[in-house]
Amino acid sequence: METLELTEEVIKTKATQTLSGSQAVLEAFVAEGVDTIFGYPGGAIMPIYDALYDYHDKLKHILVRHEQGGIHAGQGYARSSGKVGVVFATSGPGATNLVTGLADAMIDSTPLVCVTGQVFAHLLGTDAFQEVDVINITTPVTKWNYQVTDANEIPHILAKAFFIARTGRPGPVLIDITKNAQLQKFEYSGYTPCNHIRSYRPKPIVRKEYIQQAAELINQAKKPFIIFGQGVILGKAEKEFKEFVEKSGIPAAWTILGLSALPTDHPLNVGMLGMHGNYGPNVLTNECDVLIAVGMRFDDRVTGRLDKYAKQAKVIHLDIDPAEIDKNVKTTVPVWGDCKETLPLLTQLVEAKQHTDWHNQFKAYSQKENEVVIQKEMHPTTEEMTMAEVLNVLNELTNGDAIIVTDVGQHQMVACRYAKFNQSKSNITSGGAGTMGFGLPAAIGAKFGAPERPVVAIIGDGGIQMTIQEFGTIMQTGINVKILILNNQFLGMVRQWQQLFHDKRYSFVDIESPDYVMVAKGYRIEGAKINQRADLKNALSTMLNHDGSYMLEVMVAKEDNVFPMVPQGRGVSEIVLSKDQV
Ligand SMILES: Cc1ncc(C[n+]2csc(CCOP(=O)(O)OP(=O)(O)O)c2C)c(N)n1
Repeated sequence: METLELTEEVIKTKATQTLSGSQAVLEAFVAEGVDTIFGYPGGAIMPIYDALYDYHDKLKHILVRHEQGGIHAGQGYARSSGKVGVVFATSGPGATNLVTGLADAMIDSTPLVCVTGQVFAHLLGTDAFQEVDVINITTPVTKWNYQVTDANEIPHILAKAFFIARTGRPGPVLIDITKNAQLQKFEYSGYTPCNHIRSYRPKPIVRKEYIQQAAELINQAKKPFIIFGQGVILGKAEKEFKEFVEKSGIPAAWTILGLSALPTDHPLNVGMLGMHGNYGPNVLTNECDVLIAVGMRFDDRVTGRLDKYAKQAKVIHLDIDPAEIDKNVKTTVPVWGDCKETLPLLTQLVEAKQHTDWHNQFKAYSQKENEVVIQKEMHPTTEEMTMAEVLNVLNELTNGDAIIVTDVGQHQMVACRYAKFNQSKSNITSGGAGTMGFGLPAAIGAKFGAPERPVVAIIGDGGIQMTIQEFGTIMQTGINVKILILNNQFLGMVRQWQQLFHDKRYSFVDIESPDYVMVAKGYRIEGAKINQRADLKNALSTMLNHDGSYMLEVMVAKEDNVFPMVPQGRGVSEIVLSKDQV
């Protein structure tokens, strides 16, 4: 993650002053280069908010409408900027409202530092007003958490928090600070960043013999296949990865969190893996002879049934987290390390090749998918609009320059399948947790993290209703986020499963929507609704060109399905192209 530039000056000017614990928290943020905090105040965090009053020129605070919105915004910020997202919440319900976001950030390796207020230390364990045991509640969903009861601990605990959040495999850290510690005055002797913790080794020592073995396997391979994940982005190794792919000439496919690490139209990019991924990458996973996994964790949505996954292949796994190696898929050669370091070493040793015949196999599958699925979805002959055609027009208008933030469901899969990206950190979605409600607040955070880039949130009519209150955050901050609601009048992804696997017994998936244009208007956000194909291009272009946030609702086919699909319980090569094959 980002390197920290703490000048001597920053550290010394603050030395030996008397500060409150709350001021020390904010000093730590300033020293760590934090510029934006997403948060929501309350009783147990009031001293920190009081101190914040004097830091308005150094720290921007975004008042969200719900703590879940705050943490998803922090995640969006971290993912678009490559920096640590920072979140504030009060004790009790404020803290518990962070839990979903923590779980989401944990599984998607998003660096966050969350600070929660806590009741006075002498009240801990007494069921005091708004007391919850946030440390125990959040232990499984944080990379590290810690409760501070004495202000003297604050500088070094926050330094540790930032270090842990951003290094190695990044993740969320939660620091719970009792109210007395926030108020307590103490002798502040400056902020020293943390760059070492005993027993925590974020950067593994690279073992050259494994790099050598991996290169030998790759050089002997007839059908090598690269699959890449978010590790490439988190490791800021996009350039190193591209050089590896280009020299080796090996086809490369992505997990949804790896999307945008390599431009979508790069000639060696063969598409998306997994349940709704592309046909070729899924089928050919079971035909490759060497599978090179880079910064990905063999999630079950990618592997399908494990006992039918790439059994013929020798597996090389490059990952910074040793816990991932051999976790789901047995590795032939483990390359434990930061891929920014390991990839160039590997690139040096691999022979330059083209693998033309092997690439042609991907092309053949791609042609078939194009005929059977893609063309029909992108250029439908039916009256109803499809999500894919919306994405197709959006691509035309954004030229792959926008950050696309999605919620969860069919629209997410369609957006990931069809959106074009020409730069990294452009696809922000809830991958491992699949958290509905993520899209809108994450898009707000993404815009704060990358203010110079256009941000488009693509959200279903279910997910938007989960965090729609964040329209208020947009209103108050005046931020420019485009919100595209793809309304199929159903909880579409669940409906698809009910249709395909539960004999079309539609059970509680029919969802009504409010008048979104009126709701947006109530929050002073301009908007429009369309249901005619003829209006699509103009409407999208109006949205993109509007000076400020804009909400566009597009009515799409009610019962369209996302294909291809690896039905649950099947192997990746049993991927189907239509519902007749399920
Ligand atoms: C918080 C949460 N609750 C429930 C689900 C289960 N779920 C996954 S997709 C989906 C339907 C989403 O519907 P919608 O937002 O309308 O998007 P669509 O699939 O129609 O594009 C549901 C309910 C979830 N992923 N997250």
